[in-house]
Amino acid sequence: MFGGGDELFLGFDFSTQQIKVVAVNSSLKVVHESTVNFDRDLPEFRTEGGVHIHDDQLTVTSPTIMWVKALDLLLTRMKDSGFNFSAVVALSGAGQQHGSVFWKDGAAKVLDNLQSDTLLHVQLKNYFSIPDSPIWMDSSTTEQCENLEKIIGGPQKLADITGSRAYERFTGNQIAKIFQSRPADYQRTEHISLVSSFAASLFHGAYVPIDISDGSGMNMMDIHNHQWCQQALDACAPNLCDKLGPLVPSYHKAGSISSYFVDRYGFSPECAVIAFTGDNPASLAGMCLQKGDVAVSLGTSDTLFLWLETPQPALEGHVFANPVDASAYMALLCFKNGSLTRERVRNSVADGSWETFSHLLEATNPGNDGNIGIYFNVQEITPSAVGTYRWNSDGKAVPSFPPGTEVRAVVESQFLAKRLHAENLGYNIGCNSRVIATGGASSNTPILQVLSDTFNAPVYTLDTTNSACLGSAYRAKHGREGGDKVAFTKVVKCAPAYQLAVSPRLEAHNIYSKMLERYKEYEQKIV
Ligand code: 5FX
Repeated sequence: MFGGGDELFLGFDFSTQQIKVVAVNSSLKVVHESTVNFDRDLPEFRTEGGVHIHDDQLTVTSPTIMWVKALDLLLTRMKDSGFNFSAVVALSGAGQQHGSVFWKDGAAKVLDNLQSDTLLHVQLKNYFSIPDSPIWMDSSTTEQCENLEKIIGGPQKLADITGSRAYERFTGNQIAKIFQSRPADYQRTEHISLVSSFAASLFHGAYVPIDISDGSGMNMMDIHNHQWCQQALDACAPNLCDKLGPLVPSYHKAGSISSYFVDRYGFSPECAVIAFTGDNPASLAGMCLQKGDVAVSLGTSDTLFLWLETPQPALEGHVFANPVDASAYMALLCFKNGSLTRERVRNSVADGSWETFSHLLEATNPGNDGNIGIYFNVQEITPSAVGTYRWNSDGKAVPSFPPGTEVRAVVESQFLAKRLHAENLGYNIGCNSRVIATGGASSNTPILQVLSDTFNAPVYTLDTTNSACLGSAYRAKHGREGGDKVAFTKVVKCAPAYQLAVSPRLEAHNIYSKMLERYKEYEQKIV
């Protein structure tokens, strides 16, 4: 049964709206997928999109026990479909980043003693001191953020240590709010997990440590030495070091699976539980990013993942420890004005047609004959600005551009912004760099050509519908094979291949490198 070809690896994703699992075989081929959607499958929790938005519109939580209940439902579905749990040799997973779980005094004992004839949620329902977990959509902790930055010595100092300035959704600030608003519940909390380490703990039947990559999204970890920053812990709440436990590399093998899962579902008692991590780090693993790579997700908002060797934390974006190589880093940059902004321009000058948009783009020159536009439909995150701005080749502000110029201006400025802010975080264009494009606009070749020319790198595409789950399954294999002893790239050699979409053109790249200086000036003007 356990002969090479039959070994399976599971990758879970505890995301905002659902939990999902994929199983891959030893050639990393997907052999099974299952999902539980919180709103649809567990209506008793009355979530919308998996969350509860509170009356103040700032506080956003999810019922912790809903996640527990969903796990048994997911595994039951797999069992009913005939899935062979006994072939699973390792599992890992991802969790929505920043969310926190507060285990009540006595929970570790219950975890250690799970009874396989009773569902997990029945056994654990009274063991969360804060039954509603704060999640990443929460923005109610501005006061705690200001306090943390003040105590550490300012936003840049905090970013230098923890990889990010203070953000409302980051877990340290969330914990500080819980401690201040519910001191008795905080007191009764024996352990605090992230969503990722909470899910791993259910499988292991004991607290699994927070991994360094997801731990970087808390504003409390020193990203350089992978230790808690004591000053940040103290600024957030008392006794945090005890309640959080140690930090581990993301490929840490926590141990074997709890007998609950062996007896109830038929897992092998030897099945290894590898530390879970955040959904973004897991996606980086799922896309098999390597040194020098940039992943650009072109969706409603555009997101950039960068593989970094020498990070330069800034007041924008986030630097995390790398989930597949603990000596490296990854950066995350989010641009709110992604496809909706491109669509607005398409609707206003290209008859609402992507085909016309592409023709217009191809009919104009790289560099747009000196015209530059900046289009932020909604308040942008990177940089903090809003509005539409246009400058002609003389640097004069103008109210409009002809259709072709307008189309090229929106695409060029979006990619120049990505390069500028990537470089601000320590990214360097190297000769082996690759850009991995995903999301809706990654099927538009003329758009990808501008991306390729801006970054002077070939652009590849990859189907990443399941990248967090896949990355988790790959990490399960990596962790089982000894994490620090074997390179992740070796483990994922047989992962699905990238498709080369376009290659960079040096002449166009030189134009963009010059244009970047002007773009930077204009961006500074409007912030
Ligand atoms: C990253 O910092 C985020 O807040 C989100 O991408 C969450 O991880 C979504 F789950």
